[in-house]
Amino acid sequence: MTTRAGFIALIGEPNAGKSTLLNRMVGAKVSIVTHKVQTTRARIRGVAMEGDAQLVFVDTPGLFKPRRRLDRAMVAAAWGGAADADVVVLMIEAHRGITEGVERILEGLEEIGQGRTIALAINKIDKVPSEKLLALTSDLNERYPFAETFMISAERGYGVEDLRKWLAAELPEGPWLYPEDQIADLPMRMIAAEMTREKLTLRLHQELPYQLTVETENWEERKDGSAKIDQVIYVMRDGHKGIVLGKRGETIKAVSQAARAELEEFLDRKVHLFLQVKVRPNWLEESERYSEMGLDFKDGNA
Ligand SMILES: Nc1nc2c(ncn2[C@@H]2O[C@H](COP(=O)(O)OP(=O)(O)OP(=O)(O)O)[C@@H](O)[C@H]2O)c(=O)[nH]1
Ligand SMILES: [Mg+2]
Repeated sequence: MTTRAGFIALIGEPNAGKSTLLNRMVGAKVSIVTHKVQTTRARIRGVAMEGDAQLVFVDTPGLFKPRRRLDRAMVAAAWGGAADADVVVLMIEAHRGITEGVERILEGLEEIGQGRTIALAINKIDKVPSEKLLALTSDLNERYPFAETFMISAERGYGVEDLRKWLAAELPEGPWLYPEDQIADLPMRMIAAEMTREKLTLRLHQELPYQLTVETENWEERKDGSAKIDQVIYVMRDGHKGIVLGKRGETIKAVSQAARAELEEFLDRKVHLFLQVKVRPNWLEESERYSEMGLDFKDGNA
């Protein structure tokens, strides 16, 4: 049997649907998804099988014009993911087309594209009439010589099978990189922290989701088969702490319940989740916070 294996980086603007596609390819929710931009902060690997090929998908943070140290580290992680991959899939939102952000990414591709297979996936085709897609496809292919173009809906699953089959054939021959039954390469404590961050992002408004981070501080396996998980939510100001807690603790309670339910489903066992909110005005400048997220602190420099 000839096996194939390799890394496939999903890149694109924030909100393009990269994490949605990764989850669909893997068949489980390993990367968090929200309707807000800049949800994913680090590289997240998910593993999918297609025949004799093992496809290691690398979900990356969205590419945007960075302002803060965290933004810069995120964008560096995304380009780094593309540079390390065997195949890169650029995801574009069908209804938004070629935005300024997309133009910038196309320029970046010129640099990392040398000798690498780059495919185009026009996502969210459920949102636009098919006539529009043809024009967008030819516009994009005029700007960059994509190896192939796919029209997909990551959310509904349209076109995803074709994309997976094509990607499998593009990967180099070689032994599998992970055990056949492994679906993610991310510490469980980090997946758990991400689940809580997703629920916070969905509930909190404006800038607040971008000014907090979640870390799993302690994970205890109990004799009865359940897990006790302690997490800390770092916020930047006292006022933020009050908002995260909510009136009579209602917000944090709802977040905790939603995150726990998802964790229990993922782990298939009972979970006791304890959340604590700590004010840490300078967490965005602390290297430890970055290593916990799986980001390079130094990339935030410059
Ligand atoms: N209508 C539609 N919505 C989609 C599709 N794919 C993803 N979405 C939605 O688009 C939003 C963003 O999806 P994500 O997967 O979080 O996007 P992302 O590219 O990972 O975003 P960042 O992590 O912020 O870079 C979510 O609300 C998804 O449900 C699709 O095919 N059709
Ligand atoms: Mg994402």
